[in-house]
Amino acid sequence: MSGAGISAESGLATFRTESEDALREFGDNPPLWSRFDPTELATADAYNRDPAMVSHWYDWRRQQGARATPNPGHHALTTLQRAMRERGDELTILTQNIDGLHQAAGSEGVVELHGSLWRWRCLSCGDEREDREVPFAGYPPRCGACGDGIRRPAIVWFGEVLPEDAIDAAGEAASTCDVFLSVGTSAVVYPAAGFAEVAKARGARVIEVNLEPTPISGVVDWSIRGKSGVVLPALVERALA
Ligand code: BV8
Ligand code: ZN
Repeated sequence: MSGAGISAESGLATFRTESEDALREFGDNPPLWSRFDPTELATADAYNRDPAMVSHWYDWRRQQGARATPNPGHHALTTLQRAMRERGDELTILTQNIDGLHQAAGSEGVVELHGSLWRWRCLSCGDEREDREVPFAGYPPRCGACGDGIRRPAIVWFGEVLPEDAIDAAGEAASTCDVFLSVGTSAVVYPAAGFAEVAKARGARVIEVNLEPTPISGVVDWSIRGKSGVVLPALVERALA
């Protein structure tokens, strides 16, 4: 299970990093919710109130995403997934991130619990398609299929249900895995934050990689303090040795 922290070393801001020493890592790119009010931006009400402003804010994040490339943390998981597959094992990557960096690193079968910043859905005709052109020509972006609808990002806002197939895949993975890795997430947003506890309850060994303690640090078997771009390559190297 990955969160915004795994993409921090790719230059993308996290949401709610708290601790002083973790914040020192983000001098020029402070966490988003320390600068913006999530209820004004990451809810369907906010979008319906001001679709131009909310779609502009998400396009600002898209433009940063367009410049971001996977970091050694993403690549380490791709290496692990390929090596495990050769041994007949499976690594399911669950992510709360909408940046698409796991897929850009070559990971397959990535489960996007909160949708994707690259897919936008028309409110009128429901047409949903990937759009990598940055920036948008105007805000909110218009639908090219029906011609008059406006598009919203195909992501999960607060108060919105997660995609059923993603929830099912995450539940299946968490309840059948031997090892559950929680990487770069503050573990406060549900239902995503609940999967580590599901894995633990089913007897999996749970490892957390984070710069700071989180609400699940007391539950996991190992809570490794450090940058995922440094810790994950080391972990994977040891695991495959
Ligand atoms: C829902 C939009 C059903 C996309 C986001 C119990 C059950 C169900 C729901 C709830 C519940 N309790 C409360 C709720 C409501 C809510 C919720 O959980 N609220 C929390 C805040 C209390 N949940 C929902 O609304 C969900 N919907 O459950 O629907 C329903 C429907 C109707 C009524 C009731 C229920 C929807 C959740 C999805 C919301 N969408 N954003 C976007 O804009 O990106 S949330 C936002 O937070 C992002 O999606 C993000 O993915 C998510 C989690 O954040 P993290 O990824 O963990 O990032 P964060 O910055 O917090 O932490 C980063 C961590 O990395 C830090 O700890 C830092 O130390 C670390 N780090 C930094 N750098 C590094 C690092 N670690 C390692 N290396 C580094 N280099
Ligand atoms: Zn349309």
